[in-house]
Amino acid sequence: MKDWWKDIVMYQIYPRSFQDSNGDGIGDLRGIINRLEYIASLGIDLIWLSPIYQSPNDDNGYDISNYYEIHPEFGTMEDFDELLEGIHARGMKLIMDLVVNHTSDEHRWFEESRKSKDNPFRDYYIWKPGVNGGPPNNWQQWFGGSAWGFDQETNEYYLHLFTKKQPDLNWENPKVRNEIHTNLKFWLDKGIDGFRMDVISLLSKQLDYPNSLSTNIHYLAEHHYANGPQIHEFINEMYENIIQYYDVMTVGEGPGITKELANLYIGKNRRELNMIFQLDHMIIDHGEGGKFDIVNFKLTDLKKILDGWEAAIGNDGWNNIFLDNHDFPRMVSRFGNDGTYRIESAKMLNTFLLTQRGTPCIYMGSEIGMTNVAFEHPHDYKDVEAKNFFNEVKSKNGDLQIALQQMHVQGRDNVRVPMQWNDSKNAGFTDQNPWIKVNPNCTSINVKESENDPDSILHYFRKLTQFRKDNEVLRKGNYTNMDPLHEQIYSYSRQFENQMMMVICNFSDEELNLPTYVHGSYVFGNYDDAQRLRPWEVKIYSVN
Ligand code: TEU
Ligand code: CA
Repeated sequence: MKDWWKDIVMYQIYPRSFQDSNGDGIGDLRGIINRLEYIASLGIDLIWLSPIYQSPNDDNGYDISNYYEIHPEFGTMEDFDELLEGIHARGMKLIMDLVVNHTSDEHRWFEESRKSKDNPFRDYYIWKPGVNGGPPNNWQQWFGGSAWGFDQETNEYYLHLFTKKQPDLNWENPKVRNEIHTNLKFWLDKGIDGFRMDVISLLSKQLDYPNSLSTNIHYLAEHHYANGPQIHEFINEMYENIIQYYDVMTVGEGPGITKELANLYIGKNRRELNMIFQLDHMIIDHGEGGKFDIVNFKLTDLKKILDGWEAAIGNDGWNNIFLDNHDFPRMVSRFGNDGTYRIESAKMLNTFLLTQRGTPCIYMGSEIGMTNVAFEHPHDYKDVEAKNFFNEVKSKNGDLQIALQQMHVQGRDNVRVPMQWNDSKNAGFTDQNPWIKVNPNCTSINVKESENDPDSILHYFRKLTQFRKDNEVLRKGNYTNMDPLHEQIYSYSRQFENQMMMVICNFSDEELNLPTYVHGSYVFGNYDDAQRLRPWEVKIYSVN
């Protein structure tokens, strides 16, 4: 069916933390296979699997050393084939994570490239001589520090927008592009249903590598790293050479892509991508000093961003709606209330995601309202970004207690603690020591407890995915914000042919009056049809 990806609900699995099956404390493919009945029971249509390729795990698999092999920690290619078959047998689809802006420094290409300036693989990467005894310019990498790694062997610097173990590929080199095209075909010929394309907006670099006026990472992304001179040529070439021959979906992660540029990537006739994960709302509380320089935001700030993207994309492209993933804090902690109103706000936020216009992407555990974690010690944190941050604080004799509090709010490990299956020691994730501690609240927040509670987020989630399937207006309808200036209520209508629905979300701890513009018959919600709007309540009305 044409554009099937507009109708679906996506579910992201971070395989390292989903289910361990062989007692090494690390999630694996067999673990996912063993949970396929559960996943299918959610009513989701497509799984996005974070990377499972060979990797030294400097960035937990986003640093790939072999694009054709499954990491032994996750299992074998036979396990992968069985997983894909099991997903398809249950009427679901699978997309893989394509990480081709950079490789691991343990990829054979880089091991060759760094050997000498005339090595055949030298210009698979971006090498520059130093300037005045230092890096070629002042660009910074995402996880702190210079974006240039010095290599003694050839006395030159190589670009790495992420860790120094993630050297950027040189996409100006047609041999690199051809290598990637071949790998795309390999995975598509195995029958996968598409790709989530990691930092796809960064592939084309500004060839003069100028110094930047600001070393703020989002400034650097928007002014120097993203949307480079050949970015559309490179993405279109993947489409023309490979993607167009398969009935698949591509969604690109787009750091630095502004809403004004969105349809250059996803417009109907662009022959590039189907959708992008835009990150503007994900950096809503990042101050000048970056993500750990936390600033407050209002609901109208969120509305401005999301409504701005919806308007900019319009009917030419197609939006992707998400409020968290493996890089950003749990949505119930960041946009809801993970204390008194955890259950109500988790139900409301899941409903928000499945009633906005666009394809929703749910992060594993959102269906049971999993929350951020507050580890007591820096050494409990495993993410390279966290380790770099704590080291930076220590090097400046900063306050580690404050740094821990910042990590509790913004750390990526918040969403990488093990999936919470039951109230046993390691939440049913593993019967050995998990690679990262579980969230202690797994004793009360877990799948088993949720299955036994008819009012749980889990049972609500299943009804919600069915409700969305049953109502075309929620999948195809136009979108109108009905109360753009309200600081607590996020309400909007969806219209399709002669159908119209109103969605009223209370993003606050307060009980409010129902707005006077609300009318029609109450058809769905997380409380009941009383004429009030309780804390974190969502109410859906059918207007005709
Ligand atoms: O993320 C790119 C990206 O923009 C994120 O780095 C995000 O801005 C950052 O994590 C916020 O702290 C992709 C992957 O999703 C991420 O897991 C990888 O670490 C990164 O690329 C490098 O591959
Ligand atoms: Ca395992």
